Amino acid sequence: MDELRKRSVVITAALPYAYDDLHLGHIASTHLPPDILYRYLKLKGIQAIQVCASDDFGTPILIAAEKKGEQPREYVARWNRRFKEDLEKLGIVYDVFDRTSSDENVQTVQEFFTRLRANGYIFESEVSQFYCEYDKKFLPDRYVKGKCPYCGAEEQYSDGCENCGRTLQPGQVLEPHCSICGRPPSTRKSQHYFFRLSAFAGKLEEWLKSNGGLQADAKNYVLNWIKDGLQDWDITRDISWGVPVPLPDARDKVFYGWFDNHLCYITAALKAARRTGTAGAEFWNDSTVYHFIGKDIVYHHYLFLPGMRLGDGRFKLPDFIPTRGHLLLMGKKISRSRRWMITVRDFLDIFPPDYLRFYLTRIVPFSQADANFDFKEFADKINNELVANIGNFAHRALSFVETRHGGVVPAPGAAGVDEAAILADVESALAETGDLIGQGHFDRAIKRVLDFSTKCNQYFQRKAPWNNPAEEPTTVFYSCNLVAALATLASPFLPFSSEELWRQLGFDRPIEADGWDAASKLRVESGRKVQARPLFTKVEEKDIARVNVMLG
Ligand code: B3M
Ligand code: ZN
Repeated sequence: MDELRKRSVVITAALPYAYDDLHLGHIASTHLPPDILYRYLKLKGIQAIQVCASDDFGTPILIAAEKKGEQPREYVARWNRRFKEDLEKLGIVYDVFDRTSSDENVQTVQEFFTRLRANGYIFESEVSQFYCEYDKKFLPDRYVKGKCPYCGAEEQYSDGCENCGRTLQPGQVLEPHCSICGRPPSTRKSQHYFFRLSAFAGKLEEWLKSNGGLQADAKNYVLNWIKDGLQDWDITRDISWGVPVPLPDARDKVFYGWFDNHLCYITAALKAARRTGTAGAEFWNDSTVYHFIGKDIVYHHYLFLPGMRLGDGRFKLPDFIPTRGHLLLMGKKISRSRRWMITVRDFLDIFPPDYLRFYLTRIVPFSQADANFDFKEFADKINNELVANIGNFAHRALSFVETRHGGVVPAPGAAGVDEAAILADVESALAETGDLIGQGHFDRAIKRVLDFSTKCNQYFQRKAPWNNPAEEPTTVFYSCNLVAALATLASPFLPFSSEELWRQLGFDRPIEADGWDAASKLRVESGRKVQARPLFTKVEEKDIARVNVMLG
């Protein structure tokens, strides 16, 4: 964390494809973890910006827009708005939520291409492209399905296998067929541009080995991919929807989506930085850079993205690429096609946003291990931990002020050993929770907050203010301050409930105005008017029944 204190921090979340709703899996690996870090850094007074965008280009989106009979530009604009709405409802607000199709990003992408080409990392080569005689079009990537040449999985898109995680080059997929009409395609020659990724094998290996911020598990298999040999990337496509290749003899070509999408991290971050008065590559290069991703896009982020940045030479490589596993739903893989998924929208129709934030934070580790969303366990954790622990303590303490003191915090007597002990625990909870967040272990960090809340409950129970008139005002005064500390500690994870608690404590300023470290101070003065309202309600059978209906 000392390292972080000196610089600004750029945080990016992987960009959702603009063709389907965000579901719980997106939130678990990609959007919630960075938001916890972002909120914490801001509480610590560190300049942090958080950016994301809709991933607008590529064949899947063109196919989806065609199916709807819409222009791709309007189609993606709709998704962009929808993503922002959903994320905001979860308390996830980006400084810039861009579009990969924005004018600024198109410019970044074309500049990168021009520089890579000038630096000798782009070459032209003729490729055999699948072509559907029936649909009368070139069939790149998702327009073709077939068998994976590595693991033999059937019905894989021609650009990558979901089963073994390999990315595939055009032409590699076996037994190809057109994904629109199902007929086997013919092949036609087409001139394409390639990025010489192989030229960076040595530098990438060096970077992977020397960067201590990258996860060991990911590093190891990426190093193996380098050993197997890096393929140069075909970065152009013969379709109409994409960033145009900025060359006069390439008018019908656009860039492959993975050439342009990650450049939007830079485009969006520089847009956000410009608002704060700093700009350009210096801002990027003076920042600590995090790219939060799910494990299915490791290849792109550990090899392709750094390779392009090395070839361009202006923007530093990421310091951290926190990579998390998949989220299973009731033990099964989330699947759009089989509709085995729960969208953010549907979830928020039934439960408050902090319930999702809480449970996902509890179950998703900082590793590539998969986590499982189980609704029975979800109900248990909400009821036993949020309701019975955090909610219980806050409500008990504040109700006591209401019933015994007319809602006005009493003046304390002298602090005793119990007060000294619990105040020491506030200090260690702040330090330890902060360290765990800094290390990326959000699951352990929230556990630490729960442990602190347990101690608060024990303090209140042991002091039994209902039974101990002499010490009662002291207990109540300290308890109110513990509620305030808890609101700060919980706020990166549970922003809505924390703000609600904060209002019950009668504060007008936001929690962020005080900052993280101020939570060890006694901020709730005697004489302050507080209110008690239940913070959480239990998850009941009937709520779970609604989920089951949703899942069919
Ligand atoms: N849209 C793929 C995905 O959601 C892609 C991420 C882009 S991050 C630059 O898995
Ligand atoms: Zn066809």
